[in-house]
Amino acid sequence: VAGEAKAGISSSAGKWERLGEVDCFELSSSSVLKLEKGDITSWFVDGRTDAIVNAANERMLGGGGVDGAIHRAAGPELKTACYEVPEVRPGVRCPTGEARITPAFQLPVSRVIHTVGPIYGAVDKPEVLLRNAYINSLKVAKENNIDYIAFPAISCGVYRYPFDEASKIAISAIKEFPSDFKEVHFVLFSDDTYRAWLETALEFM
Ligand code: AR6
Repeated sequence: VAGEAKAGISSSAGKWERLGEVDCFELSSSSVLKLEKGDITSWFVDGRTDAIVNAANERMLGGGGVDGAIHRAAGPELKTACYEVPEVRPGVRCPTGEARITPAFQLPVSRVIHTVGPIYGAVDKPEVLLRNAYINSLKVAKENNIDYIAFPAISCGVYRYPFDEASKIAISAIKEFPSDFKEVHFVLFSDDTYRAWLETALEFM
C-alpha cells in the first residue's frame, strides 16, 4: 500500500490518483484532499485564498517544530500579530482545540491559522480535542474565504500523538466537515506521518 501508489488505482471507496509527488482523493465533485511530503512553510496556491495551519501552543507566541519553522519563515511580524490576539485567560490566546487566524507576512500564503492540538497522555479524550483542532481550523478558514488549506500533522511531534490514531482523526474530520474548499492538503514532514496518512486515506476515502 503506502509507497506503492500508482496513478489511477482506486482506493477502497473513492477515487485516488498519484500526480507527481501528490496523492489526490476526491472529497466531492469540486473538492480534493491531497497528501504530500514536505515543508509546509513553502506551500502555497495563489497567495490570496490560501492558508496554512500552525500546530501552536496555547500561548501562541511561537515554539519549536512546525510552529518555529512557520514563525522563522513568516518573519517577526507574525509574533507581533500573535501578541495582538486577545488572551482568553492569562497566558492563553488559543485554548486547546480552538483556532485563531493572522496574516502570513513573509510566507507565500495569505493567512496562518493557529490551532492547538492536545498533549497526548496529558488530557482526557485527546481524540475529541484533536478533532476539534481540525474542525475549528476549517471553520475559521471558511469564515475568512479560504479555498485552499494545508495542515501539518497536528500533535504528532512534541505532543506525541500516535501517528496512526492521529491520521484517522484528521482524515475523518476533513471528510465529514461540510465544506466547499477547493483543496485540503496535508503537508507531512516525516516519512512516518506521510505513510500513516496515506494508509488511512486509502482505507477511509
Ligand atoms: N512542515 C510540515 N510539518 C512539520 C514541519 C514543517 N516545516 N516541521 C515539523 N513538522 P510539532 P505538536 C511536523 O512538534 O506535536 C511546538 O513547540 C513534525 O514532524 O511541530 O502539535 C509548539 O509551539 C510533526 O509531524 O507540533 C507547541 O508547543 C508535526 O509537524 C508544540 O510544539 C507536528 O509536530 C506543538 O506540538
